[in-house]
Amino acid sequence: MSVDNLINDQQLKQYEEQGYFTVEGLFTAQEVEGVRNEIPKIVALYPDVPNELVQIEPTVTSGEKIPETFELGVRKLSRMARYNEFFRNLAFHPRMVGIAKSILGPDIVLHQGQLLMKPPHFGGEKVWHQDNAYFRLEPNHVFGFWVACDDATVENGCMHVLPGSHTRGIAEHDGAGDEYGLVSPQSLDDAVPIPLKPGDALVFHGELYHYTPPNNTDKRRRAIQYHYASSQCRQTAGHDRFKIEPEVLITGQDYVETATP
Ligand SMILES: O=C(O)CCC(=O)C(=O)O
Repeated sequence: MSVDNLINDQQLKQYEEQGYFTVEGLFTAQEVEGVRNEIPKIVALYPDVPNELVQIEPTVTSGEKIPETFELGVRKLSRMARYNEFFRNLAFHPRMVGIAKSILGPDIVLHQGQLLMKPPHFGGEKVWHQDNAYFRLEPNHVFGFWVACDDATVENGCMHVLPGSHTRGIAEHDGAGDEYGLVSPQSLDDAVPIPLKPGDALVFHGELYHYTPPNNTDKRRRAIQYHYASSQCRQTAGHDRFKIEPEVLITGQDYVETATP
């Protein structure tokens, strides 16, 4: 895929009207393999890592479930670009940055990167939520790439979205930590599942309602998620329950205010 004309008119229209579109083969097989190979290197550093980097499945932490290996109990890696060169470099992926420019314009930060591990048998659901309910960015010029690193299916916990919900504003959310989600969850009957092959991506607006079911299969369902935002966005005053600062300036101008003398 060339870095020109990365999004066609139909995809842009779908993004505006429904809040998402998919891209086949955003990452090559080699790039997916690179991500898969880097994960164990970070996991091996545990517990000598910053708290935000490695998150374990709650059922594993509580002792309710015992995974075969430590890595198979990891729920997420977060904010990897801050600590790991491979994931920092990956955030500058020309095809992702090209699409980000089409959606956000010239000034872009990586707001948050995550590896969503959803391990076999142990990967719990991610409740219905809007990512910008965590970020609280104004204006809401923020969106995510969710790139499958394994076959993502309904059975092993692929993304489910509610088309058009990105136009409703931020709905009421509640819950602790990663359970923070919509107070009025959506019915799965109204959701559109997004099964993807490794390297394929879902591109979704930061205020699109989405959900992933548990992984009750014996198949892995790893995905890498990078959220890009306009560097002009700021966290809404008084909404700093999650203090998420941008990880890296990707391109264009940084609008971080500097103190005036
Ligand atoms: O389980 C997933 O892959 C989705 C997770 C998600 O939406 C999130 O953590 O914000």
